[in-house]
Amino acid sequence: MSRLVIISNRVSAPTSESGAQGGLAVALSAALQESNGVWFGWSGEETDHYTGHINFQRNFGVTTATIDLEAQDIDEYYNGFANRTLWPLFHYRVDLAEYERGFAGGYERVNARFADTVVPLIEDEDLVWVNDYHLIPLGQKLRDRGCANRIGFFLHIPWPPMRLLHSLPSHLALVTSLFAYDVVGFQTEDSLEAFLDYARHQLDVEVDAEGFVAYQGRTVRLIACPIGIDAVEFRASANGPVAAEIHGQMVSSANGRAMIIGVDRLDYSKGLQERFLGYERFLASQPQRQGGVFLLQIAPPSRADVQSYQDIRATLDELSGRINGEFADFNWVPIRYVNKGYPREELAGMFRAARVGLVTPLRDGMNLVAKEYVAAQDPEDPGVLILSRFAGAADQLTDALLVNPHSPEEIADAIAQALAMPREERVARWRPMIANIEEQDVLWWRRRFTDALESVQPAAVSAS
Ligand code: GDG
Repeated sequence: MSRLVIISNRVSAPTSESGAQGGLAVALSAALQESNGVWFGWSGEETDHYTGHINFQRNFGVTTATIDLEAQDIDEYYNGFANRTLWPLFHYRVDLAEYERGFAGGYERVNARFADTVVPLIEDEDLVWVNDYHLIPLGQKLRDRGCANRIGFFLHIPWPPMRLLHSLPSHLALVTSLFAYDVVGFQTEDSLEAFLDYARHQLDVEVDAEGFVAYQGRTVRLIACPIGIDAVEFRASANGPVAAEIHGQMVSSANGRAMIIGVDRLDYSKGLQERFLGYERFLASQPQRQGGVFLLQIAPPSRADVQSYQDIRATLDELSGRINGEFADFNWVPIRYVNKGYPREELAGMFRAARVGLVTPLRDGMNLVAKEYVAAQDPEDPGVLILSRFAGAADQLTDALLVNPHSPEEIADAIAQALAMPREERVARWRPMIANIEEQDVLWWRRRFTDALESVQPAAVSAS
């Protein structure tokens, strides 16, 4: 395997041999260990003046190279263009997307800074793998600096439909910059098709059967490459001592009630408000169930500097309080709403203890929580996954109870169906889902992407 240079906004250095920090970091770290590669990105730290100084670290066989950014960079690039412009737009929230020239300028500037800083680290035969919406123009900036390596890009979030993308003032430049890459990976066929729809209509390109598209002298291969989890690791966590301890605590605190679980970053794209309303509808329509069930919603805050995230937090505080006030009894609270994160092993135990996994994003590139919930289940007595049709994971987990997350009635009906589902049906639905999750795991995803990149013809590499 060629040496790998991974570039992403943030870097997740391994903190232990077993990789307690999650599937993606583990999978990428394993690839870096095998190839003796480097992971480059922002440290998450702020500096008074940008210097381009690289902080190298080596942990458990993985080399990380990080830079600090200035306050203005963080404001315009990270909080601005990435999280106030692209994130909402790519999640179909045109109403929340903000178009400020300062954001666009900061995005270009930080991508140029990334390129300037990382170019000297790239050796001739390296594979360069750029990750996610923060860094779409990076490939172009690397080409501008003479980088002739094979460079791939993977988008972790959805690609929006053409008509939505048109609302972005710089949409053409953003899209055409992707042709600097050799391989562009999307989570789903749906995202790939949305990209192609734009490319066909705006750039007048053709795609061949292998997914190759040529534009202005460059050829890029488009692939759908759904990300997976480390299923073996997560099942082991769910069977481990920490999970068992938490499972025991959950069972005793549930006091015979059925637990429904949701675990999401506190983000408007995750459909938490709609989920609470669906759960409320369930409680109102099934009075005999009240007192026999509760929803544990874990929602660690994220991107708290962005107004729309402060707004969704306030909305959920209010809504959970209202539902609890309306339905709670002296010995029962319908929603346990928790704004903090838990270690992965503990989450695995909570997933195992939950009769229902409620995963209802309004839009999601993939959604790894859905896969983790399934992986954590007891094969003999699994819980039921309720999954939004608009999560990328719905393409693979077709045996979940698929719902429209905008419909409180569909959510309420699915909760009722899940709680009443006999064991045989739960097992019959779980088996094909776990088979898919184990087969198309995070290692499969990583290999699929790097194999596609490695197989790019050198001729395409030199044409920049
Ligand atoms: C983006 C895309 C795509 C959550 N709370 C805790 C915790 N988590 C972990 C989950 C899961 C991860 O964070 C979240 O991954 P998701 O896929 O659900 O969502 P995003 O953060 O939005 O990720 C998404 C993903 O990239 C990968 O391509 O699937 O569509 O939006 O692993 O378990 N982990 C711990 N404590 C928590 O409280 N330890």
